Amino acid sequence: MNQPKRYLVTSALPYANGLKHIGHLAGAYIPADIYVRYLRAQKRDVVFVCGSDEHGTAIPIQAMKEGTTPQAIIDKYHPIIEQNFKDLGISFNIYHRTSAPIHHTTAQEFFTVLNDKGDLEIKESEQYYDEETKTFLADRFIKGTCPNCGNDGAYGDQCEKCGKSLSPDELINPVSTLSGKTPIKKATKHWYLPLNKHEEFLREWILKEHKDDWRANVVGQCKSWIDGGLQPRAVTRDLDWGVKVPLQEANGKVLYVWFDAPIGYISATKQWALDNDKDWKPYWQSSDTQLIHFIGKDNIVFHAIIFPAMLKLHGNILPSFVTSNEFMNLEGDKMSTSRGWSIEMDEYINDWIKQPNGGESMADVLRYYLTAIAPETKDSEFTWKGFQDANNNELVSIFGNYVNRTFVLMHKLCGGKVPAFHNNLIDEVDKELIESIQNSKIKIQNCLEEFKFRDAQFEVIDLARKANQYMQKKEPWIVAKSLIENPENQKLIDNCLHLCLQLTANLAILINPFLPFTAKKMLYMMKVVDKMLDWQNAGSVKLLSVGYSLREPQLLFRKIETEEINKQLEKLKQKSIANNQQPIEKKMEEAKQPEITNLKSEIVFDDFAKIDLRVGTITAAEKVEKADKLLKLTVNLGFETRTIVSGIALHFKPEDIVGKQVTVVCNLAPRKMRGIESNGMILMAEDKNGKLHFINSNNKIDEGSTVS
Ligand code: B3M
Ligand code: ZN
Repeated sequence: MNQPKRYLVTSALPYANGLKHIGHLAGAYIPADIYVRYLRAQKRDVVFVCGSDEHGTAIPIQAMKEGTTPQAIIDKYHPIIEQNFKDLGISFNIYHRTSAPIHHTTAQEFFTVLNDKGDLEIKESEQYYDEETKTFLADRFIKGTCPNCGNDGAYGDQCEKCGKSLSPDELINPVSTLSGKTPIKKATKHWYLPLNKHEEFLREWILKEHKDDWRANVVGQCKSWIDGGLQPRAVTRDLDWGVKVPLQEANGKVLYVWFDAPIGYISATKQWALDNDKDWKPYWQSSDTQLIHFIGKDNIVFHAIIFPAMLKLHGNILPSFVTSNEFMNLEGDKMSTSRGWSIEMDEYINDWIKQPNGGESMADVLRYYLTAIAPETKDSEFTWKGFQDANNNELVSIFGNYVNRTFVLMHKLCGGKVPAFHNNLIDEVDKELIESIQNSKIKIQNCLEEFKFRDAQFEVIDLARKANQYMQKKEPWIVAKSLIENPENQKLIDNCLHLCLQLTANLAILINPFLPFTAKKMLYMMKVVDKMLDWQNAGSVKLLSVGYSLREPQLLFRKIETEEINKQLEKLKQKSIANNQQPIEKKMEEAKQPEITNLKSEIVFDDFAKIDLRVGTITAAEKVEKADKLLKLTVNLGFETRTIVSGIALHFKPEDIVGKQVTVVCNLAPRKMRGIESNGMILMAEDKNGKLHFINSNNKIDEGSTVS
């Protein structure tokens, strides 16, 4: 393929509804930033855009939680997120926001073009409506029981417990989270993007054209969507927060957030062009532009199927690459801000960067570790111990140590200046090192062009490892001891340190896309200008001129102590405990309380007689791993002992219920929960405060006794 003339790189627009965690950072921001910094070092024309996604129900929901307005929410979080990215070295050309007027007009124009061309369909459908608040209910405003796993807090678009995507119609016992009432169905009109009409094009474009050059996870997800049959998707919503649908007849409706958010990439490009006196159009309309999206795994369908269909209809270029990572877990569990099981970017910055012993290099440490464990092809795991090891064993011991030794020795043995290189004295070991530098450059470059950031970074460290070995073989500090009887040996020392310094300059260029703050520090030590970091300089061993005096070394990385790591582990634990008793959850539960008085319909005695109720005693209880609400109980029923999984972990400590007598539904069909087969159900009463009580007799009775 010809080299593209320009690149437009995008990172997913984070919702401005709260702090973002390092899992987000690892997925869509660090890889994009590495790529962009590499392209810039290659002197290619690249614009890197991002911004806050300020629409959708996520924002008003957060406003409800914080007791404020949606506008106040975005005004609070947008600047924090923007600053967090800056502190971590994410070098967007623009960090925009979708509440900006230029975005609203861009999104409206986009809609109008499609609508005027007849590319959208209007359909009337029955949607849930809350009579009390007089509003149609967006999917997120409806809660109910998940048909898949039985979780009674599933949302109208997804069950967060089992991860299944849902439509509100699938929820059992739907309730409005606004009023707590059962919603009714009411007719409403919406505009749809008939994806079914574009199936052939999408099949051809993704499953044939990009079958080999896109990552398997992206192609795989698209395939299952396409094979499952594409459906028309509503692009409007009944909501009062968002971009107004630009039609008289659509009063009270806004564009669906997933329609307007990706257009945010276009409006951000427009704003960047305005600010920099550039033309935005070639970036979205010229076929010699490469459009590359970096996104999270749960955004694949929007970027690889829906947005491309929109772009094609609108007459824009299509993305040439959509890259998404798998998930990054944290200390054995899924990362989640709402459950407190996460490390927020803001938190990391405060704990590590803005500390007396911190500084920008700690931003690089995080960038380094997140890239080293990037879940490019399968899920990976962040552990604080792994973070410490990566820092201490790789950045400190290999990279930092090499650079430091080179500078210390150069000051000690070569008068603080770049020593001469005596060509006649070059040996095999030198030649091997020079070759390694050139090979590393090519390998790193190839990896980066193929979006293999983890491998690329590994190669940089590997070069530093080789450099350490080189120095170890040459031992200039030993040679120095022979100088009195053999002054000619100074030339050997010069050659070694000359090459070591040239290699240091190479390391600065090669590490720059990954660890920009470190590269900058190295430039300072070498007293050279930014231009030295141009990619084309890599591979050369003539970067630093002979006789040039260099600064004293600065420590690039500091050691991380085990106490610091333990502190973080303890903090994570506390945060998770605190977040699992969130008052908002309680509020949501309270909103559902009217249900208590909702009596079930009448049954006959035979219906009741089908249930085999018995008395049992809990003989053991333990928490179920990775499930906050579940306890695994061993229950003695007299005639046998059973395992029963019960959703009571937030109400009872395992040790407090051992020995308790309970009433058990014995003939309930077995059900698997978190891989454990549950054989029966414990009867519980829930009082109006949401507290659970066991149903049991006042007196101890024999296990296995029937209840009727
Ligand atoms: N804000 C979803 C997310 O943060 C969404 C991405 C938009 S990219 C156009 O996961
Ligand atoms: Zn579920």
